[in-house]
Amino acid sequence: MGSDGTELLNVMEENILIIIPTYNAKEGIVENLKKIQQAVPNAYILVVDDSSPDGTADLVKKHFANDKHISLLIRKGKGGRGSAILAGFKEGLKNKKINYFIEMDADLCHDPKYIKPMVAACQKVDVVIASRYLPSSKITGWNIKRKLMSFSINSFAKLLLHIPISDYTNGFRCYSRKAVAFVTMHEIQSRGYIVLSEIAYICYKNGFLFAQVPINFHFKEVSKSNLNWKEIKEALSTIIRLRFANEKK
Ligand SMILES: Nc1nc2c(ncn2[C@@H]2O[C@H](COP(=O)(O)OP(=O)(O)O)[C@@H](O)[C@H]2O)c(=O)[nH]1
Ligand SMILES: [Mg+2]
Repeated sequence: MGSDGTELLNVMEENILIIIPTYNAKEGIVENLKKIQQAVPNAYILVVDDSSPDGTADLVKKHFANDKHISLLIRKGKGGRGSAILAGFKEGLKNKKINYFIEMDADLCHDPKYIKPMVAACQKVDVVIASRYLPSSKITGWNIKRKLMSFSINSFAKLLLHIPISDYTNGFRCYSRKAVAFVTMHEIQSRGYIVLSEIAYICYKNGFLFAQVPINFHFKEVSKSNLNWKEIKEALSTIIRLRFANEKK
């Protein structure tokens, strides 16, 4: 196996769908899509845009209108990062050839070089987490406030949910088709970033296996973050709800 695990990749790139949720992501999206295409030229990409006021969707259309590997799902209004991913899952499942679903952010924090190692790992499990919190992972570019916020929500999720993963909130993952089909049949109640933890919890409680890939997470200020207090409140209440809903069973 190569150091990045890519030699294990026994999968055609045509069987991979990369879902990118976008809201006011025009600064990073074109460069990101080009980088993804360099890493996995034959994979499919679905951008799920919530009618971004900054014209993200128009920019994608302008640059990639004739690219059969890139498509765009436009939703009416800001519905939350997680709900955009769920819409992307449903769309992706319509293509029977897709066996691996990647989700990643638009703003260049998630390096496409990890896509192949993640898919390689996903051949043996159902959910692969690109983790910022493994011993060999690295986070650069975040200020102390942002580090503290991520660390606190992760610690809270860990304390209550006990899933064997080190990163509950990084939106860079690979799922098997089986896991995606299962998740879309569940009623996911959260809408925003914390859908990531809700999906992980549902998969864990239903016996799906997890693996983790350490990553270097590099934050570049290409666009304004969509993270706000409403998202943080939803994150905390969702973690508590998941824990207590489970206790009742
Ligand atoms: N479709 C959609 N995408 C969103 C929404 N909120 C955030 N995103 C996207 O989710 C990803 C992560 O959001 P970002 O603002 O970078 O959050 P941060 O990295 O936590 O600061 C980016 O690709 C955003 O464009 C939303 O309501 N709808
Ligand atoms: Mg971001």
